[in-house]
Amino acid sequence: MSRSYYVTTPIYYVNDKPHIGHAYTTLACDVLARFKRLDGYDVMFLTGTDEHGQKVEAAAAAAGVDPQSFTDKVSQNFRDLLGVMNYSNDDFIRTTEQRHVVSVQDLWRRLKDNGHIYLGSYAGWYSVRDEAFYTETELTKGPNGQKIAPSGAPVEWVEEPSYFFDLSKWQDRLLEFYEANPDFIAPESRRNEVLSFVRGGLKDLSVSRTSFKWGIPVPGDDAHIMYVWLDALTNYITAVGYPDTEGAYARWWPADLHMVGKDILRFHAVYWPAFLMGAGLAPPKRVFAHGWWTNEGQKISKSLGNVIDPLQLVETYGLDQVRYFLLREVPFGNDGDFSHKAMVARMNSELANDLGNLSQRVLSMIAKNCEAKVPQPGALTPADEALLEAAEGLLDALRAAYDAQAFHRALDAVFDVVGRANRYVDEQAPWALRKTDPARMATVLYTLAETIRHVAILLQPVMPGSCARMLDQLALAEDARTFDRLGAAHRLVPGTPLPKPQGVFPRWVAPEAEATS
Ligand code: ME8
Repeated sequence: MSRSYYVTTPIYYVNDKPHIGHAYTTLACDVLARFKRLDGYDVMFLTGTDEHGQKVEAAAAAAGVDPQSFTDKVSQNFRDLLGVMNYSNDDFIRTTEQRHVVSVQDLWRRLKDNGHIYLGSYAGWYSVRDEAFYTETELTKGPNGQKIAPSGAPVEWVEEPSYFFDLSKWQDRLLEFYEANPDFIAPESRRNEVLSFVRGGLKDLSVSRTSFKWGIPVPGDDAHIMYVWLDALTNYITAVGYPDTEGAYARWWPADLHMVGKDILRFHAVYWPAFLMGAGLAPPKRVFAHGWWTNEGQKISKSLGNVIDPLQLVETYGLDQVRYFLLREVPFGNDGDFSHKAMVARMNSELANDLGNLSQRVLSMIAKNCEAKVPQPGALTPADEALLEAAEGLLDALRAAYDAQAFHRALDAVFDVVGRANRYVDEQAPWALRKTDPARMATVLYTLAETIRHVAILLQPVMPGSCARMLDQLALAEDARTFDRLGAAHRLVPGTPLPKPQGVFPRWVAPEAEATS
Protein backbone atom coordinates (compact mmCIF):
# COMPACT_ATOMS: atom_id res chain seq x y z
CA MET A 1 0.00 0.00 0.00
CA SER A 2 1.33 3.47 -0.82
CA ARG A 3 2.14 6.02 1.84
CA SER A 4 -0.78 8.04 3.16
CA TYR A 5 -1.17 11.63 4.29
CA TYR A 6 -4.23 12.98 6.11
CA VAL A 7 -4.44 16.77 6.50
CA THR A 8 -7.30 18.85 7.90
CA THR A 9 -8.38 22.47 8.15
CA PRO A 10 -10.43 23.74 11.08
CA ILE A 11 -14.13 23.50 10.30
CA TYR A 12 -15.32 27.07 10.05
CA TYR A 13 -18.24 28.60 11.92
CA VAL A 14 -21.11 29.43 9.67
CA ASN A 15 -22.02 32.59 11.52
CA ASP A 16 -20.52 34.68 8.75
CA LYS A 17 -19.06 34.68 5.23
CA PRO A 18 -15.55 33.30 4.60
CA HIS A 19 -12.70 35.82 4.59
CA ILE A 20 -9.00 35.88 3.85
CA GLY A 21 -8.13 34.14 7.14
CA HIS A 22 -10.25 31.10 6.31
CA ALA A 23 -8.94 31.07 2.76
CA TYR A 24 -5.37 31.15 4.12
CA THR A 25 -5.65 28.11 6.37
CA THR A 26 -7.33 26.04 3.68
CA LEU A 27 -4.77 27.21 1.11
CA ALA A 28 -1.91 25.98 3.27
CA CYS A 29 -3.58 22.55 3.52
CA ASP A 30 -4.31 22.50 -0.20
CA VAL A 31 -0.66 23.12 -1.01
CA LEU A 32 0.45 20.34 1.31
CA ALA A 33 -2.14 17.96 -0.12
CA ARG A 34 -1.07 18.73 -3.68
CA PHE A 35 2.61 18.43 -2.81
CA LYS A 36 2.10 15.02 -1.22
CA ARG A 37 -0.03 13.73 -4.11
CA LEU A 38 2.63 14.77 -6.61
CA ASP A 39 5.16 13.07 -4.37
CA GLY A 40 3.33 9.75 -4.63
CA TYR A 41 1.26 9.74 -1.44
CA ASP A 42 -2.40 8.81 -1.10
CA VAL A 43 -3.91 11.95 0.34
CA MET A 44 -7.02 12.71 2.33
CA PHE A 45 -7.58 16.46 2.59
CA LEU A 46 -10.56 17.46 4.71
CA THR A 47 -12.30 20.76 5.29
CA GLY A 48 -15.83 21.69 6.31
CA THR A 49 -18.13 23.79 8.45
CA ASP A 50 -18.90 23.93 12.17
CA GLU A 51 -22.62 24.48 12.29
CA HIS A 52 -23.80 24.02 15.88
CA GLY A 53 -23.57 26.08 19.04
CA GLN A 54 -24.82 29.27 20.54
CA LYS A 55 -22.91 31.56 18.21
CA VAL A 56 -24.46 30.06 15.08
CA GLU A 57 -27.88 29.88 16.75
CA ALA A 58 -27.62 33.59 17.58
CA ALA A 59 -26.50 34.48 14.04
CA ALA A 60 -29.50 32.60 12.61
CA ALA A 61 -31.85 34.37 15.00
CA ALA A 62 -30.37 37.73 14.04
CA ALA A 63 -30.96 36.87 10.37
CA GLY A 64 -34.54 35.87 11.22
CA VAL A 65 -34.24 32.30 9.91
CA ASP A 66 -34.21 28.87 11.49
CA PRO A 67 -30.73 27.54 12.21
CA GLN A 68 -30.86 24.72 9.66
CA SER A 69 -31.77 26.97 6.70
CA PHE A 70 -29.26 29.51 7.92
CA THR A 71 -26.42 26.98 8.12
CA ASP A 72 -27.38 25.50 4.73
CA LYS A 73 -26.98 28.92 3.20
CA VAL A 74 -23.79 30.06 4.91
CA SER A 75 -22.10 26.70 4.57
CA GLN A 76 -22.66 27.00 0.82
CA ASN A 77 -20.49 30.14 0.81
CA PHE A 78 -17.62 28.06 2.18
CA ARG A 79 -18.20 25.39 -0.44
CA ASP A 80 -18.24 28.07 -3.17
CA LEU A 81 -14.87 29.27 -1.92
CA LEU A 82 -13.35 25.87 -2.72
CA GLY A 83 -13.89 26.47 -6.43
CA VAL A 84 -12.81 30.10 -6.31
CA MET A 85 -9.50 29.21 -4.65
CA ASN A 86 -8.97 25.97 -6.63
CA TYR A 87 -8.77 23.81 -3.50
CA SER A 88 -8.41 20.08 -3.98
CA ASN A 89 -10.17 18.80 -0.84
CA ASP A 90 -11.32 15.19 -0.86
CA ASP A 91 -14.27 15.70 1.46
CA PHE A 92 -16.30 18.53 2.97
CA ILE A 93 -17.86 17.79 6.32
CA ARG A 94 -20.80 19.57 7.92
CA THR A 95 -21.43 18.91 11.60
CA THR A 96 -25.19 18.81 10.94
CA GLU A 97 -24.78 15.66 8.85
CA GLN A 98 -26.12 12.40 10.23
CA ARG A 99 -22.75 10.64 9.93
CA HIS A 100 -21.37 13.21 12.34
CA VAL A 101 -24.21 13.03 14.87
CA VAL A 102 -23.69 9.27 15.07
CA SER A 103 -19.94 9.72 15.48
CA VAL A 104 -20.11 12.36 18.23
CA GLN A 105 -22.67 10.42 20.23
CA ASP A 106 -20.50 7.32 19.99
CA LEU A 107 -17.44 9.21 21.21
CA TRP A 108 -19.50 10.55 24.12
CA ARG A 109 -20.60 7.03 25.08
CA ARG A 110 -17.02 5.80 25.03
CA LEU A 111 -15.89 8.66 27.26
CA LYS A 112 -18.81 8.01 29.61
CA ASP A 113 -18.19 4.25 29.67
CA ASN A 114 -14.54 4.87 30.44
CA GLY A 115 -15.54 7.01 33.41
CA HIS A 116 -14.33 10.36 32.08
CA ILE A 117 -17.68 12.17 32.06
CA TYR A 118 -19.77 13.07 35.13
CA LEU A 119 -22.78 15.28 35.82
CA GLY A 120 -22.32 18.45 37.85
CA SER A 121 -23.13 22.10 37.45
CA TYR A 122 -21.19 24.93 35.89
CA ALA A 123 -20.94 28.41 37.28
CA GLY A 124 -18.48 30.63 35.45
CA TRP A 125 -17.66 32.82 32.52
CA TYR A 126 -18.44 31.93 28.92
CA SER A 127 -17.71 33.71 25.68
CA VAL A 128 -20.18 32.95 22.91
CA ARG A 129 -17.88 34.53 20.31
CA ASP A 130 -15.02 32.18 21.26
CA GLU A 131 -17.37 29.35 22.35
CA ALA A 132 -15.02 28.99 25.31
CA PHE A 133 -15.07 28.97 29.12
CA TYR A 134 -12.73 31.28 31.00
CA THR A 135 -11.58 31.51 34.58
CA GLU A 136 -11.76 34.82 36.42
CA THR A 137 -7.96 35.16 36.31
CA GLU A 138 -7.86 34.92 32.50
CA LEU A 139 -10.19 37.90 32.06
CA THR A 140 -9.15 41.53 31.68
CA LYS A 141 -11.03 44.82 31.69
CA GLY A 142 -12.34 46.19 28.40
CA PRO A 143 -12.60 49.89 27.42
CA ASN A 144 -15.86 50.36 29.35
CA GLY A 145 -14.73 48.42 32.38
CA GLN A 146 -16.56 45.26 31.33
CA LYS A 147 -14.83 41.89 31.59
CA ILE A 148 -13.35 40.54 28.38
CA ALA A 149 -11.66 37.31 27.29
CA PRO A 150 -7.95 37.28 26.24
CA SER A 151 -9.20 37.36 22.62
CA GLY A 152 -11.07 40.60 23.31
CA ALA A 153 -14.44 38.83 23.13
CA PRO A 154 -17.20 39.68 25.61
CA VAL A 155 -18.04 37.11 28.29
CA GLU A 156 -21.21 36.32 30.19
CA TRP A 157 -21.82 34.61 33.50
CA VAL A 158 -23.34 31.15 33.09
CA GLU A 159 -24.86 28.91 35.74
CA GLU A 160 -26.45 25.65 34.67
CA PRO A 161 -26.36 21.88 35.10
CA SER A 162 -23.55 20.48 32.99
CA TYR A 163 -21.65 17.32 32.25
CA PHE A 164 -17.91 17.56 32.77
CA PHE A 165 -14.93 15.88 31.20
CA ASP A 166 -12.27 15.04 33.80
CA LEU A 167 -9.57 17.16 32.15
CA SER A 168 -7.87 17.88 35.49
CA LYS A 169 -6.69 14.26 35.58
CA TRP A 170 -4.94 14.56 32.22
CA GLN A 171 -2.15 16.97 33.07
CA ASP A 172 0.58 14.36 33.52
CA ARG A 173 -0.48 12.20 30.62
CA LEU A 174 -0.60 15.19 28.31
CA LEU A 175 2.84 16.38 29.44
CA GLU A 176 4.23 12.89 28.89
CA PHE A 177 2.63 12.83 25.47
CA TYR A 178 4.17 16.20 24.48
CA GLU A 179 7.52 15.03 25.80
CA ALA A 180 7.40 11.79 23.84
CA ASN A 181 6.20 13.60 20.69
CA PRO A 182 8.28 16.76 20.39
CA ASP A 183 6.87 17.50 16.92
CA PHE A 184 3.25 17.32 18.02
CA ILE A 185 2.86 21.09 18.39
CA ALA A 186 4.47 23.58 16.04
CA PRO A 187 5.89 26.15 15.82
CA GLU A 188 8.17 25.88 18.86
CA SER A 189 6.98 29.13 20.47
CA ARG A 190 3.39 27.89 20.40
CA ARG A 191 4.47 24.55 21.81
CA ASN A 192 5.99 26.35 24.75
CA GLU A 193 2.76 28.27 25.34
CA VAL A 194 0.77 25.05 25.46
CA LEU A 195 3.30 23.38 27.76
CA SER A 196 3.17 26.22 30.24
CA PHE A 197 -0.64 26.28 30.10
CA VAL A 198 -0.82 22.57 30.91
CA ARG A 199 1.91 22.79 33.55
CA GLY A 200 -0.19 25.49 35.22
CA GLY A 201 -2.84 22.86 35.97
CA LEU A 202 -6.06 21.91 34.21
CA LYS A 203 -9.64 22.20 35.37
CA ASP A 204 -12.42 19.81 34.46
CA LEU A 205 -14.12 20.96 31.29
CA SER A 206 -17.82 21.62 30.95
CA VAL A 207 -18.91 19.58 27.93
CA SER A 208 -22.65 20.15 27.79
CA ARG A 209 -25.04 23.09 27.91
CA THR A 210 -28.72 23.34 28.80
CA SER A 211 -29.46 26.96 27.95
CA PHE A 212 -29.92 26.54 24.17
CA LYS A 213 -30.94 23.83 21.74
CA TRP A 214 -28.90 24.05 18.52
CA GLY A 215 -26.53 21.13 18.79
CA ILE A 216 -26.17 17.39 19.26
CA PRO A 217 -28.11 15.98 22.24
CA VAL A 218 -26.23 14.09 24.93
CA PRO A 219 -27.10 10.40 24.57
CA GLY A 220 -29.63 9.47 27.23
CA ASP A 221 -30.14 13.05 28.47
CA ASP A 222 -31.80 15.25 25.84
CA ALA A 223 -31.95 18.26 28.12
CA HIS A 224 -28.21 18.64 27.43
CA ILE A 225 -26.63 19.73 24.18
CA MET A 226 -23.01 18.78 23.68
CA TYR A 227 -20.40 21.50 24.01
CA VAL A 228 -19.73 22.71 20.47
CA TRP A 229 -15.98 22.05 20.67
CA LEU A 230 -16.43 18.39 21.59
CA ASP A 231 -18.85 18.17 18.66
CA ALA A 232 -16.57 20.10 16.28
CA LEU A 233 -13.25 18.37 17.01
CA THR A 234 -14.83 14.99 16.40
CA ASN A 235 -15.31 15.91 12.72
CA TYR A 236 -11.75 14.79 12.08
CA ILE A 237 -12.60 11.17 12.88
CA THR A 238 -16.17 11.25 11.52
CA ALA A 239 -14.79 11.97 8.08
CA VAL A 240 -12.71 8.79 8.16
CA GLY A 241 -15.62 6.61 9.11
CA TYR A 242 -15.67 6.65 12.92
CA PRO A 243 -17.37 4.95 14.82
CA ASP A 244 -16.23 2.22 12.45
CA THR A 245 -12.58 1.94 13.43
CA GLU A 246 -11.63 -0.36 10.59
CA GLY A 247 -11.63 0.57 6.90
CA ALA A 248 -11.06 4.27 6.28
CA TYR A 249 -10.27 5.01 9.92
CA ALA A 250 -7.53 2.39 10.01
CA ARG A 251 -6.17 3.76 6.76
CA TRP A 252 -6.05 7.47 7.69
CA TRP A 253 -6.12 7.89 11.44
CA PRO A 254 -4.16 9.32 13.24
CA ALA A 255 -4.19 12.42 11.04
CA ASP A 256 -0.76 13.60 9.91
CA LEU A 257 -1.59 17.25 10.43
CA HIS A 258 -4.30 19.47 11.86
CA MET A 259 -3.66 22.95 10.50
CA VAL A 260 -5.20 25.66 12.68
CA GLY A 261 -4.90 29.36 13.47
CA LYS A 262 -3.18 30.32 16.71
CA ASP A 263 -6.56 31.27 18.23
CA ILE A 264 -7.71 27.66 18.48
CA LEU A 265 -4.51 25.84 19.35
CA ARG A 266 -5.54 25.04 22.92
CA PHE A 267 -8.62 23.14 21.76
CA HIS A 268 -6.55 21.06 19.34
CA ALA A 269 -3.43 20.50 21.39
CA VAL A 270 -4.94 20.04 24.87
CA TYR A 271 -8.62 19.09 24.81
CA TRP A 272 -8.58 16.99 21.63
CA PRO A 273 -5.75 14.59 22.54
CA ALA A 274 -7.27 14.23 26.02
CA PHE A 275 -10.70 13.36 24.57
CA LEU A 276 -9.15 10.88 22.20
CA MET A 277 -6.96 9.20 24.79
CA GLY A 278 -9.96 9.11 27.12
CA ALA A 279 -11.89 7.24 24.44
CA GLY A 280 -8.97 4.88 23.84
CA LEU A 281 -8.18 6.40 20.45
CA ALA A 282 -4.88 7.69 19.11
CA PRO A 283 -4.16 11.45 19.13
CA PRO A 284 -3.24 13.16 15.84
CA LYS A 285 0.43 13.32 14.85
CA ARG A 286 0.81 17.07 14.63
CA VAL A 287 -0.94 20.40 15.11
CA PHE A 288 0.48 23.50 13.45
CA ALA A 289 -0.79 26.90 14.59
CA HIS A 290 -0.22 29.62 12.01
CA GLY A 291 -0.31 33.38 12.48
CA TRP A 292 -2.87 36.09 11.99
CA TRP A 293 -3.54 38.33 9.00
CA THR A 294 -4.23 42.02 9.30
CA ASN A 295 -5.41 44.36 6.53
CA GLU A 296 -3.16 47.36 5.78
CA GLY A 297 -1.90 47.13 9.37
CA GLN A 298 -5.35 46.84 11.00
CA LYS A 299 -7.05 43.95 12.72
CA ILE A 300 -9.64 42.47 10.38
CA SER A 301 -13.12 42.88 11.78
CA LYS A 302 -16.65 43.35 10.61
CA SER A 303 -17.12 46.44 12.73
CA LEU A 304 -14.11 48.13 11.08
CA GLY A 305 -15.57 47.18 7.70
CA ASN A 306 -12.19 45.93 6.46
CA VAL A 307 -12.89 42.24 6.00
CA ILE A 308 -11.02 40.98 2.94
CA ASP A 309 -13.20 38.91 0.63
CA PRO A 310 -11.07 36.23 -1.06
CA LEU A 311 -13.23 36.36 -4.19
CA GLN A 312 -12.51 40.05 -4.59
CA LEU A 313 -8.77 39.48 -4.15
CA VAL A 314 -8.81 36.81 -6.83
CA GLU A 315 -10.76 39.02 -9.21
CA THR A 316 -8.38 41.91 -8.62
CA TYR A 317 -4.98 40.19 -8.72
CA GLY A 318 -5.53 36.74 -10.18
CA LEU A 319 -5.89 33.41 -8.39
CA ASP A 320 -2.34 32.09 -8.45
CA GLN A 321 -0.96 35.53 -7.65
CA VAL A 322 -3.04 35.53 -4.46
CA ARG A 323 -2.11 31.95 -3.60
CA TYR A 324 1.56 32.79 -4.07
CA PHE A 325 1.43 36.03 -2.13
CA LEU A 326 -0.24 34.54 0.95
CA LEU A 327 2.38 31.85 1.34
CA ARG A 328 5.38 33.93 0.30
CA GLU A 329 4.77 37.18 2.15
CA VAL A 330 5.46 35.99 5.69
CA PRO A 331 7.30 33.08 7.27
CA PHE A 332 4.54 30.57 7.94
CA GLY A 333 3.64 30.73 11.62
CA ASN A 334 4.17 34.49 11.90
CA ASP A 335 1.48 37.14 11.60
CA GLY A 336 1.10 38.78 8.20
CA ASP A 337 -0.20 42.03 6.83
CA PHE A 338 -2.10 42.25 3.60
CA SER A 339 -1.41 45.41 1.65
CA HIS A 340 -2.05 46.31 -1.96
CA LYS A 341 1.50 47.57 -2.26
CA ALA A 342 3.08 44.33 -1.05
CA MET A 343 0.77 42.26 -3.22
CA VAL A 344 1.64 44.22 -6.36
CA ALA A 345 5.35 44.19 -5.56
CA ARG A 346 5.46 40.40 -5.38
CA MET A 347 3.18 39.95 -8.34
CA ASN A 348 5.30 42.19 -10.55
CA SER A 349 8.83 41.49 -9.41
CA GLU A 350 8.81 37.82 -8.52
CA LEU A 351 6.07 36.39 -10.71
CA ALA A 352 6.01 38.65 -13.78
CA ASN A 353 9.70 39.68 -13.93
CA ASP A 354 11.67 36.84 -12.43
CA LEU A 355 9.66 33.75 -13.26
CA GLY A 356 7.36 34.87 -16.08
CA ASN A 357 10.07 36.65 -18.05
CA LEU A 358 12.51 33.81 -17.65
CA SER A 359 10.08 31.37 -19.18
CA GLN A 360 8.87 33.78 -21.84
CA ARG A 361 12.38 34.80 -22.91
CA VAL A 362 13.66 31.25 -23.14
CA LEU A 363 10.63 29.89 -24.96
CA SER A 364 10.59 32.80 -27.42
CA MET A 365 14.26 32.25 -28.26
CA ILE A 366 13.57 28.56 -28.77
CA ALA A 367 10.54 29.35 -30.95
CA LYS A 368 12.59 31.73 -33.05
CA ASN A 369 15.93 30.02 -33.27
CA CYS A 370 15.34 26.31 -32.72
CA GLU A 371 12.43 25.68 -35.08
CA ALA A 372 10.06 25.73 -32.10
CA LYS A 373 11.39 22.37 -30.91
CA VAL A 374 13.16 21.31 -27.72
CA PRO A 375 16.79 22.10 -28.66
CA GLN A 376 19.45 19.43 -29.00
CA PRO A 377 22.08 19.97 -26.28
CA GLY A 378 25.80 19.34 -26.83
CA ALA A 379 28.37 18.67 -24.10
CA LEU A 380 27.49 20.45 -20.84
CA THR A 381 29.86 22.98 -19.31
CA PRO A 382 30.34 23.34 -15.53
CA ALA A 383 27.98 26.34 -15.61
CA ASP A 384 25.23 24.25 -17.24
CA GLU A 385 25.79 21.43 -14.83
CA ALA A 386 25.71 23.73 -11.81
CA LEU A 387 22.33 25.15 -12.82
CA LEU A 388 20.85 21.73 -13.50
CA GLU A 389 22.16 20.39 -10.23
CA ALA A 390 20.58 23.27 -8.35
CA ALA A 391 17.23 22.56 -10.05
CA GLU A 392 17.49 18.83 -9.50
CA GLY A 393 18.41 19.31 -5.85
CA LEU A 394 15.22 21.21 -5.11
CA LEU A 395 12.98 18.25 -4.38
CA ASP A 396 14.86 17.22 -1.25
CA ALA A 397 14.89 20.78 0.06
CA LEU A 398 11.17 21.13 -0.61
CA ARG A 399 10.27 17.87 1.08
CA ALA A 400 12.02 19.03 4.22
CA ALA A 401 10.42 22.47 4.05
CA TYR A 402 6.89 21.18 3.49
CA ASP A 403 7.20 18.56 6.22
CA ALA A 404 8.00 21.45 8.56
CA GLN A 405 5.13 23.54 7.05
CA ALA A 406 7.79 26.11 6.07
CA PHE A 407 6.07 27.29 2.89
CA HIS A 408 8.23 30.41 2.71
CA ARG A 409 11.38 28.27 2.78
CA ALA A 410 10.07 26.08 -0.03
CA LEU A 411 9.32 29.13 -2.16
CA ASP A 412 12.65 30.75 -1.31
CA ALA A 413 14.46 27.65 -2.51
CA VAL A 414 12.62 27.58 -5.84
CA PHE A 415 13.05 31.30 -6.44
CA ASP A 416 16.72 31.02 -5.64
CA VAL A 417 17.00 28.68 -8.63
CA VAL A 418 14.89 31.11 -10.72
CA GLY A 419 17.38 33.85 -9.80
CA ARG A 420 20.32 31.68 -10.76
CA ALA A 421 18.67 30.85 -14.07
CA ASN A 422 18.19 34.54 -14.82
CA ARG A 423 21.84 35.25 -14.06
CA TYR A 424 22.84 32.31 -16.22
CA VAL A 425 20.85 33.74 -19.16
CA ASP A 426 22.64 37.04 -18.79
CA GLU A 427 26.07 35.40 -18.49
CA GLN A 428 25.61 32.96 -21.34
CA ALA A 429 23.88 35.53 -23.59
CA PRO A 430 22.28 32.96 -25.92
CA TRP A 431 21.09 35.77 -28.24
CA ALA A 432 24.74 36.54 -29.01
CA LEU A 433 25.55 32.85 -29.55
CA ARG A 434 22.98 32.62 -32.28
CA LYS A 435 25.48 33.83 -34.84
CA THR A 436 28.78 32.83 -33.27
CA ASP A 437 28.01 29.35 -31.91
CA PRO A 438 24.46 28.04 -32.57
CA ALA A 439 25.28 24.62 -31.11
CA ARG A 440 26.28 26.26 -27.82
CA MET A 441 23.12 28.39 -27.94
CA ALA A 442 21.07 25.20 -28.21
CA THR A 443 22.81 23.74 -25.16
CA VAL A 444 22.18 26.90 -23.14
CA LEU A 445 18.50 27.02 -24.12
CA TYR A 446 18.12 23.33 -23.38
CA THR A 447 19.65 23.78 -19.93
CA LEU A 448 17.23 26.63 -19.28
CA ALA A 449 14.18 24.73 -20.54
CA GLU A 450 15.09 21.82 -18.30
CA THR A 451 15.47 24.18 -15.33
CA ILE A 452 12.06 25.69 -16.09
CA ARG A 453 10.58 22.20 -16.23
CA HIS A 454 11.80 21.55 -12.68
CA VAL A 455 10.63 24.89 -11.37
CA ALA A 456 7.16 24.56 -12.91
CA ILE A 457 6.66 21.00 -11.68
CA LEU A 458 7.70 21.97 -8.17
CA LEU A 459 5.57 25.11 -8.05
CA GLN A 460 2.39 23.26 -9.07
CA PRO A 461 1.13 22.87 -5.48
CA VAL A 462 1.17 26.65 -4.94
CA MET A 463 0.15 27.81 -8.44
CA PRO A 464 -1.55 24.84 -10.10
CA GLY A 465 -3.18 26.68 -13.02
CA SER A 466 -0.19 28.82 -14.00
CA CYS A 467 2.26 25.96 -13.72
CA ALA A 468 0.03 23.78 -15.87
CA ARG A 469 0.24 26.49 -18.55
CA MET A 470 4.02 26.68 -18.19
CA LEU A 471 4.28 22.91 -18.56
CA ASP A 472 1.90 22.92 -21.54
CA GLN A 473 4.36 25.24 -23.23
CA LEU A 474 7.12 22.70 -22.69
CA ALA A 475 4.79 20.11 -24.29
CA LEU A 476 5.08 18.00 -21.16
CA ALA A 477 2.41 15.28 -21.03
CA GLU A 478 -0.10 15.49 -18.16
CA ASP A 479 1.22 12.26 -16.70
CA ALA A 480 4.81 13.51 -16.76
CA ARG A 481 4.29 16.20 -14.14
CA THR A 482 4.70 14.23 -10.92
CA PHE A 483 7.82 14.40 -8.78
CA ASP A 484 9.05 10.99 -9.89
CA ARG A 485 9.65 12.65 -13.28
CA LEU A 486 12.12 15.15 -11.85
CA GLY A 487 15.83 14.64 -12.33
CA ALA A 488 18.15 13.76 -15.17
CA ALA A 489 16.45 10.48 -16.11
CA HIS A 490 13.37 12.25 -17.45
CA ARG A 491 14.87 15.24 -19.21
CA LEU A 492 13.02 16.97 -22.05
CA VAL A 493 13.33 15.08 -25.30
CA PRO A 494 15.22 17.09 -27.96
CA GLY A 495 13.22 17.62 -31.12
CA THR A 496 9.80 17.66 -29.37
CA PRO A 497 7.67 20.35 -31.07
CA LEU A 498 6.64 23.20 -28.76
CA PRO A 499 3.51 25.35 -28.93
CA LYS A 500 3.65 29.10 -29.45
CA PRO A 501 4.86 30.69 -26.19
CA GLN A 502 2.43 32.83 -24.22
CA GLY A 503 2.90 34.97 -21.13
CA VAL A 504 1.71 33.27 -17.96
CA PHE A 505 2.22 35.92 -15.26
CA PRO A 506 0.76 39.30 -16.20
CA ARG A 507 2.03 42.44 -14.52
CA TRP A 508 -0.31 44.44 -12.32
CA VAL A 509 -1.83 47.29 -14.27
CA ALA A 510 -3.74 49.90 -12.30
CA PRO A 511 -7.32 50.05 -13.62
CA GLU A 512 -7.07 53.75 -14.61
CA ALA A 513 -3.80 53.15 -16.51
CA GLU A 514 -5.47 50.36 -18.41
CA ALA A 515 -8.44 52.57 -19.30
CA THR A 516 -6.27 55.31 -20.80
CA SER A 517 -3.72 53.14 -22.57
O1 ME8 B 1 -12.69 28.61 15.35
N1 ME8 B 1 -5.79 35.34 10.04
O2 ME8 B 1 -13.99 28.58 13.45
P1 ME8 B 1 -13.73 30.03 12.83
C1 ME8 B 1 -5.49 34.04 9.86
N2 ME8 B 1 -15.29 26.50 14.31
N3 ME8 B 1 -6.37 33.04 10.02
C2 ME8 B 1 -7.61 33.35 10.36
C3 ME8 B 1 -8.01 34.69 10.57
C4 ME8 B 1 -7.04 35.72 10.40
N4 ME8 B 1 -7.30 37.01 10.56
N5 ME8 B 1 -9.32 34.67 10.90
C5 ME8 B 1 -9.72 33.37 10.90
C6 ME8 B 1 -13.53 28.09 14.64
N6 ME8 B 1 -8.69 32.56 10.57
C7 ME8 B 1 -14.07 26.72 14.98
C8 ME8 B 1 -13.03 25.68 14.60
S1 ME8 B 1 -12.17 23.16 14.41
C9 ME8 B 1 -12.59 21.69 15.07
C10 ME8 B 1 -13.42 24.28 14.91
C11 ME8 B 1 -8.74 31.10 10.40
O3 ME8 B 1 -14.71 30.17 11.73
C12 ME8 B 1 -7.80 30.39 11.33
O4 ME8 B 1 -7.53 29.11 10.83
O5 ME8 B 1 -13.72 31.06 13.90
C13 ME8 B 1 -8.64 30.23 12.57
O6 ME8 B 1 -8.16 29.22 13.43
C14 ME8 B 1 -9.96 29.85 11.96
O7 ME8 B 1 -10.04 30.65 10.76
C15 ME8 B 1 -11.14 30.13 12.89
O8 ME8 B 1 -12.31 29.90 12.16
